[in-house]
Amino acid sequence: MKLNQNQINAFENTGYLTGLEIHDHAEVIPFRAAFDELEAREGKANCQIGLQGRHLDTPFIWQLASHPEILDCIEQLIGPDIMVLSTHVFCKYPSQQTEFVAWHQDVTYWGLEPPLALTVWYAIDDSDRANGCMRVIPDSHRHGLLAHGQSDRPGNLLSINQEVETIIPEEDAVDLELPAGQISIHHGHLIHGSNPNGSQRRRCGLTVRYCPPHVKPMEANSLGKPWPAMIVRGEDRFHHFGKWKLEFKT
Ligand SMILES: O=C(O)CCC(=O)C(=O)O
Repeated sequence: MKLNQNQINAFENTGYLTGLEIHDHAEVIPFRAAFDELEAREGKANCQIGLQGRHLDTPFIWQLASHPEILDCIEQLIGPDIMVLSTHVFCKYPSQQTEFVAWHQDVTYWGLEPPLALTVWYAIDDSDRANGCMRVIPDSHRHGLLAHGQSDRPGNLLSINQEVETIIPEEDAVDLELPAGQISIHHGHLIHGSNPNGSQRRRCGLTVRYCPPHVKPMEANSLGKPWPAMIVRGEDRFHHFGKWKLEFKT
C-alpha cells in the first residue's frame, strides 16, 4: 500500500494517519483467531498489557510487524531502512470501568537518541468510542518532548503510570475508530491515550513501534531489558541494536 502525498502531508501536519486497511473483514479473521488462541494460553490478565516483544516467538505478531503493506507506509514516513523496535498488545476487556490509557507521548521514556519512532496500531477487534478506541491530540507532536508525571487517576494501564503534565482540552481529542484489520499510525511525539471500555466487547490492538536504524538505544526498555529490535526492511548500517540482535524463532 502506498500513501499518497496528501496522506504524507497529513501525517507531517497532524502527527497521525488513520483508517488504512491492511485486512478486510474476512482477511482479519485468522489474525483474530490467532490472538484468541494466544489469549487462551496466556490468560486475559497477561494479555491486557503483558504481551511485549512477542514478534520474536508468535507467528501472527511477526507477520503483522513485518507486513509488506505496513512497511510500505512506514518507508514513506521514515525512509527505506526500517527496524521494528518492539511490539505490544493493548487489550481492554468488556465492562472494565477503570482501565484507561493516560495522555502520553510514546518516546518520552524510551531512551532513544534521537527520540524518533512511529507506532502502528493494528485493530485486532473493531475499535470505537464505546469500547475505548485510541484517541489523539492532533498537531501535539510539534511541541517536542513534554514533561510527564504520574497519573492520579486509578486504572492507568501504562507501565509506570505516566501522564503528560500538559492540560489536555478533551474537546481537542480525535477518536481513532477502526474496524478490525485497519491501522492508524502515530508520531512518537503525538499525545494520545484511551478511555475505559464501557461496552460488552473486547477491544484489542497490536502496536508495532518502528524506527530508522541510526536511532540509538541509550537505555533498556520499560521492562529493563534490551529492545527486541530487528531490521525488517533495507539495511542496518549502524548496528546500534546489534549486540542484542535477535532472530524470529519458528
Ligand atoms: O491502545 C491504547 O489504548 C493505547 C495505545 C498506546 O498508548 C500506545 O500505542 O502507546
